[in-house]
Amino acid sequence: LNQTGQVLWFTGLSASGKSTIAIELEKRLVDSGKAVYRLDGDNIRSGLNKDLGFTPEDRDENIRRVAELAALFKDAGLITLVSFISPYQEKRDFARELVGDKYFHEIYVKARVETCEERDPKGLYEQARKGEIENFTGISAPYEEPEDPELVLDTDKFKLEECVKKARALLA
Ligand code: GGZ
Repeated sequence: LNQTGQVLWFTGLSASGKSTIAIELEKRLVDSGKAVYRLDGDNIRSGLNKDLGFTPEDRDENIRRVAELAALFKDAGLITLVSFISPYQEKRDFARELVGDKYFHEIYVKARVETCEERDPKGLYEQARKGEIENFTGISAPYEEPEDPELVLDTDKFKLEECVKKARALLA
């Protein structure tokens, strides 16, 4: 494979836009002939990590396994797009160390919790407000903002197109 593996690690609240950006970027990279793989809740929490919930311990284990996967995919030479809330700095740092600093790009997909709550595409914020979901990030569970990310994408301000371009530029 004529490419070096890299990891783009998208972190941010539910409905911040992580997956939307990662999916669009994946399409474009594939179109330009890159070997890409995307890891997110939809393909990981439904299978490999279906034994895990949303307590702090389970999130740590979720992210630990995802970090291990990302390191393997990166070693295989893939551009690996990772999109999980990954609320704890310590675990994101663990991922960075495992993957290798020079191959790891932490992208903070930033949106105000009010914005995410307005978007609420799955109605989860509403359920969390009613107490029907416990430990909901931004409502009843913490989100630690990245201390030193390679990129901040403010989806309150930037259009999808702009976010995708900025993320892609990290790979140059
Ligand atoms: C946060 C939750 C929760 C709780 C279910 N807190 O918008 P979504 O639906 O598709 O993305 C959220 C996803 C978060 O899973 P992650 O694996 O990314 O989280 S972590 O990195 O913290 O382990 C949301 C849904 O799962 N979801 N319950 N309590 N998000």
